[in-house]
Amino acid sequence: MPLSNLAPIPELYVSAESAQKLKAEAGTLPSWDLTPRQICDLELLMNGGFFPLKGFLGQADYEGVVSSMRLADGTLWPIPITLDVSEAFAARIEPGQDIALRDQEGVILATMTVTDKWTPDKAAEAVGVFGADDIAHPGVNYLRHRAGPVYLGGPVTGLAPPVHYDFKARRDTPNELRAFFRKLGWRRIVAFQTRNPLHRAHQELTFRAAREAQANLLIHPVVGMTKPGDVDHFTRVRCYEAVLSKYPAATTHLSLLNLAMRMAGPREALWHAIIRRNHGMTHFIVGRDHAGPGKNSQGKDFYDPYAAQDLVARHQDEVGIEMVPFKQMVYVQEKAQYFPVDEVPEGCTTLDISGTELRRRLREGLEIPDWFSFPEVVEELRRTSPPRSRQGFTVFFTGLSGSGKSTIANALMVKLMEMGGRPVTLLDGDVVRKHLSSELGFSKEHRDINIKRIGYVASEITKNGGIAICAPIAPYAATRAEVREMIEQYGAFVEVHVATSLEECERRDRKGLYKLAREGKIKEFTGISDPYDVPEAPELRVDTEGQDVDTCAHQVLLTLEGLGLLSAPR
Ligand code: PPS
Repeated sequence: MPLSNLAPIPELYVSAESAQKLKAEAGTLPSWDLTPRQICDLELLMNGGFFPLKGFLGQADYEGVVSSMRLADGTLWPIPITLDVSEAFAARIEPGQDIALRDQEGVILATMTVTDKWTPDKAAEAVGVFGADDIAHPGVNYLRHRAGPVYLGGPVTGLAPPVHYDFKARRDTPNELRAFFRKLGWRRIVAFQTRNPLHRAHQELTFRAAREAQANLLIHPVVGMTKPGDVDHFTRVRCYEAVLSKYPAATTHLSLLNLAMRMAGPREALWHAIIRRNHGMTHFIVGRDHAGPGKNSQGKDFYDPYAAQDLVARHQDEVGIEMVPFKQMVYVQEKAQYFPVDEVPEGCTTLDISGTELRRRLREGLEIPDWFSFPEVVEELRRTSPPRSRQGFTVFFTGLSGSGKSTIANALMVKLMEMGGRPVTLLDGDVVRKHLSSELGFSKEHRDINIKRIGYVASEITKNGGIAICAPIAPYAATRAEVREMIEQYGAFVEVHVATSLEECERRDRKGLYKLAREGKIKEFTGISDPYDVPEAPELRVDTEGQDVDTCAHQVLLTLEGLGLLSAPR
């Protein structure tokens, strides 16, 4: 393995003067507002992280990459880097035309000369790149549900790098890293890629890898986009900084990589190796299930856990980087030390805590043993993921008009306020319609907008550790499911169906609306002339017929307690 060639790698940026001139001219070009993932891709295209790519892939390169991991000229490239756009935008663009690529605030980062425009076969892309057209795979889910239907390809002219306001000093371009290694005289550098906080097993693995490769160590975590549900990068970087002091400073460096991962397993590992070569590294660690997406919709692993190592091994000479393969690390109790799973001394007891188990312990405020992680890392994780009893949550009442949602919601609010600890906000149907949705009526479209607004406010309250109690009719199951998804990113979503029958609601007719609805004086009235989808599996169904309000509200409290949302902090 040759020593690292640390000469600068070609970038796609033009000089500052040219950039200024081009920016002024690009103001009149059709412009595309880049998605967060496209911004990550563009940054690495422009700074040489994706060398030898000169822009977003054209159709021939794309097809070669999907089918055989090669660009049209034969260069190895395993992941399609494509500019996916909407049909409406694509309709305005013809090959030969220049377009401006803007960040989410409208700043022009680059221009692209469009050479190709085509509608990709997404099923073929899913099977070729990810091995299956199964939306349980986050990469496929993105491709199928978020990526635009048309691809544009062509060379990119870089005008400005995307702006980052966080951890500026820890972000390095390939050339900045190359210059840093040159300055320190580092000629052998092993990279450790990660999207997780570092625990003791990772530390042992990186120590061993550096020793084996007789190399300096670059901890190179991804801070662009990782797997949905991962620990956010702000928390992770604070964790990395906390463990950095446990490494020898003279031979270890931490640098952040703004990559948007695809979780493509073996292909992704090969891509990571190419990116690390571009950043000046000579060695690359590939562990168990590298960039693995988890289980498929049949509950089976998408990839063999060591398939990534096999693929990188086959191509490492061509890439020009040496793989340092590692088996899973496990803690050996008798030796009080970590070992690769295939080197465990006979008859010894091994211990491990999976990612799922770690999340459970954090959620429930349980002990995380010292052999597993560092106290500083655990403290940082606990700050971000407090136990459920200290997280925010949403109670979402749904039911017909006059079913008693508001009354029970009010009683619940008072009970929760009596208990104290978290701020409580009531988003009652009528109140929301007065303050948030005063311009909306009761068509399907307007009801959906109304419920999504409530969901958004509740998700913000939940995110910030409060309790949101919502009490709209929310008649459509699909919209309720969307709101659940929005909120469950941040805390629990507890759906309570107030199951008062239509006959009873109509008999009570507190506001006299049912009468008007029957007379046709109110159109699209839920239950009379508009549908109500009965929730199939709410966390709780309450029956208000024959039970007083206090009892109903108490049932909700018991449900919350059962879900661990109210128990006293440990
Ligand atoms: S929705 O479907 O969730 O957006 O409805 P919501 O915002 O909860 O409705 C609040 C109150 O509007 C009154 N109202 C109607 N309800 C249903 N259908 C029609 N057409 C309608 N027109 C007015 C009704 O009193 C709802 O109040 P609640 O508190 O549910 O009785």
